[in-house]
Amino acid sequence: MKIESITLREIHMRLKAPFETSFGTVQDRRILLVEVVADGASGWGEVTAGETPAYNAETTDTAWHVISDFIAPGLVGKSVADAAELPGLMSQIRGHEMAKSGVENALWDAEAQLKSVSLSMLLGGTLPEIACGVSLGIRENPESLVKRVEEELRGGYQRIKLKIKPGKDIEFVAAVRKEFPNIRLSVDANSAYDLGDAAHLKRLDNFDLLMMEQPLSWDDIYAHSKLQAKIQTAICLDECIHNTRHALTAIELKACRIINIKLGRVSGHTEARQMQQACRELAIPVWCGGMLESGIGRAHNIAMSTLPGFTLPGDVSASHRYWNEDIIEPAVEVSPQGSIRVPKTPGLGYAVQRDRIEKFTVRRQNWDARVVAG
Ligand code: OSB
Ligand code: MG
Repeated sequence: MKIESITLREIHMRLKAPFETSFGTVQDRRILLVEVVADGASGWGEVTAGETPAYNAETTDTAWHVISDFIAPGLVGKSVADAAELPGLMSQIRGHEMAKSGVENALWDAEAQLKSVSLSMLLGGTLPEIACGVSLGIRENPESLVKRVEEELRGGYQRIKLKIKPGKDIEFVAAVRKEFPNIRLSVDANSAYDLGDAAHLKRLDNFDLLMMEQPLSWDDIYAHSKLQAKIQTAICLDECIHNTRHALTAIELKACRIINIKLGRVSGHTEARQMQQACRELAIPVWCGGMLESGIGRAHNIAMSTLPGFTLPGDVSASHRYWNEDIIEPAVEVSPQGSIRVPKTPGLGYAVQRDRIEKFTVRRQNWDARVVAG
């Protein structure tokens, strides 16, 4: 495949409602989209960095900088056998996984189209449908959270994840568990606690949680191993895990019993696939996390979630929970049983809506092999 052109766009999309986590609140998303044209096929990827460096070190603007100054100029005009070669071509760039992922995943979409297979099939996915959960932002009080949970359960979702932070944790979890004694329930702290909170976090053992996601520092696997030894609830790592080596380290240190795989955080499909394989061999369940993606990132998440290691419901849910108007057709829909049927058509399996993307675009840059060569 010859990489003929790369187009980087920033689009602005407003979430239907503000989403609050322990690190802040977001409603106005600044999303980067990458379009890669290879052998005439146009593939799309999404950069899942946030607007601020509060979840991880990357932001919309650092990703723009790294893609436009380092990744795109080096790739355009190059020929590769397949998209799995891209990590090797970007390996001199340290970190910036979300920037790399947006570019690599776009080429995966193009490759699937050129081979006339669905992205799921190209990746080696085996599931015809994927199990869906939801991630619920922090609310002002337990009553309004319980009401939200009730609505999502009515939509069929198979697992409810509650965002927590100090002062908005035990009471909220207790209220939801009391109302719904049998649901699959988990919490996500986004690094809001430290080891000194171990006794407090241990109180969450009383609520039969499926997992506690990333309670401690975003870059401290060792601290999680100390905490996991003190609590019964399974720890799931999110922020700490950027590649398969990190996953293997965390598993060996018994820092977690479950891993959340996010395409952006692990730098793309190639690394994500390797990580789920390594976890599967060690009997560590994985699931697909979300980053409030547009339909393009969501479609990539769906394809990844069909790999055999993804045995727990993910944070991949219906487009309409986020957006009034998504940028793919059809919008992602969830069945009354809480699953998404995986498209079988070539590539992402959803039609990218260029007119809507155009309408939402605030800046764009293009690299074209012919222009570079000339
Ligand atoms: O930690 O999983 C997280 C959103 C933004 C940043 C981090 C996280 C999240 C979510 C939302 O939990 C998942 C989604 O619905 O896309
Ligand atoms: Mg998380």
